[in-house]
Amino acid sequence: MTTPMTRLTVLSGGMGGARFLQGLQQALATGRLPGVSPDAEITVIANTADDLWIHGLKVCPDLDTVMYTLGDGIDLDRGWGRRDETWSVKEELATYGVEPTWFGLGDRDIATHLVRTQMLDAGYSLSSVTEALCKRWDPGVRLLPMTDDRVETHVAIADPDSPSGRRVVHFQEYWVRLRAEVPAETVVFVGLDDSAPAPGVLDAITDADLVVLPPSNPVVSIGTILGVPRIREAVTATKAPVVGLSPIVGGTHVRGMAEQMLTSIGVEVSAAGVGLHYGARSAGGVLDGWLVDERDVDAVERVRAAGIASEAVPLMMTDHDATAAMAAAAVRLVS
Ligand code: FO1
Repeated sequence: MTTPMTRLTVLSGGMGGARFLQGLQQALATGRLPGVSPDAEITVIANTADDLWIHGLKVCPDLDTVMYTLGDGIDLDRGWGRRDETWSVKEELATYGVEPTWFGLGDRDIATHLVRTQMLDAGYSLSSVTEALCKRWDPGVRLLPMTDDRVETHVAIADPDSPSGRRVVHFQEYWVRLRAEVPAETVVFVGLDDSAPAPGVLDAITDADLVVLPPSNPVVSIGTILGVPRIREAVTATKAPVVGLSPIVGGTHVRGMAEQMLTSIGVEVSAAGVGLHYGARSAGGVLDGWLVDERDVDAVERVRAAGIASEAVPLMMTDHDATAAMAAAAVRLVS
């Protein structure tokens, strides 16, 4: 009997990662993770490159989505922000004609950004701020930003009025205002190369018994986390098995804009394409195992041929039970 796993580390973006984490927590609580101790600790390393400064406030969508979702404060329909939300401040700002009006900050959500911004102004790190906010929300995981340094994903899009023929917008403008309806010609990660892993991040990977890449966006969520210097190396070097779940099902993303992002970096938009993009650890990549949806069963052979264990299982996170089953399948795949 091998010793049960007690330290699980999950690299996460926003909505997809948060939903996966709910299922992982349920699987853990109901003893459905083979070889994992029921009191195992989950550490989440969250993407912070979606972050933006708006109306003088620092907004961290992926950190907040994980925190609100696991802390039971999320608005389930939107998938982001607070439930029972009101929008008086947003309406007042619009009445003043203050831009941007396309990014909505709810009144309750603004309190989070006010606490974060005043703590940052007082010299606290984003990690310390996140720890403080989680004292209230109690998400049941250790939530770490990938870095305490400022990193922002910006997207270059075609702009006929510009001499270069292009214009660069913040990721949130690309996603929220433009609805990712125009091609992302280039994605740039401002500050990423100069960023350092936040305190505890490298240890959470090195000391883990299992590392999971949930079905978050492989380019602007998981990709950015792996892009923080030394994080990718920690993942390739950890003694823990590393298992991922495909965000692409049946040739397209379930939600979000993975298709546009993968296309912009020339990666095939398929379950196999993303798995091979992450690569086998035996070949310098980050994966030991890669779960694909049953609709993509024909991807399994290709992924295995690349040196990555693979199975086809249901990957639609329709409810916590379905997601818990995915989490169990991921653990089984690399145990
Ligand atoms: N998404 C939208 O589609 N419209 C919004 O107005 C919006 C506001 C917003 C405010 C705070 C926050 O934490 C998230 C917000 N999001 C909004 C979602 C956000 O774009 C996504 O959570 C991620 O950044 C994409 O994964």
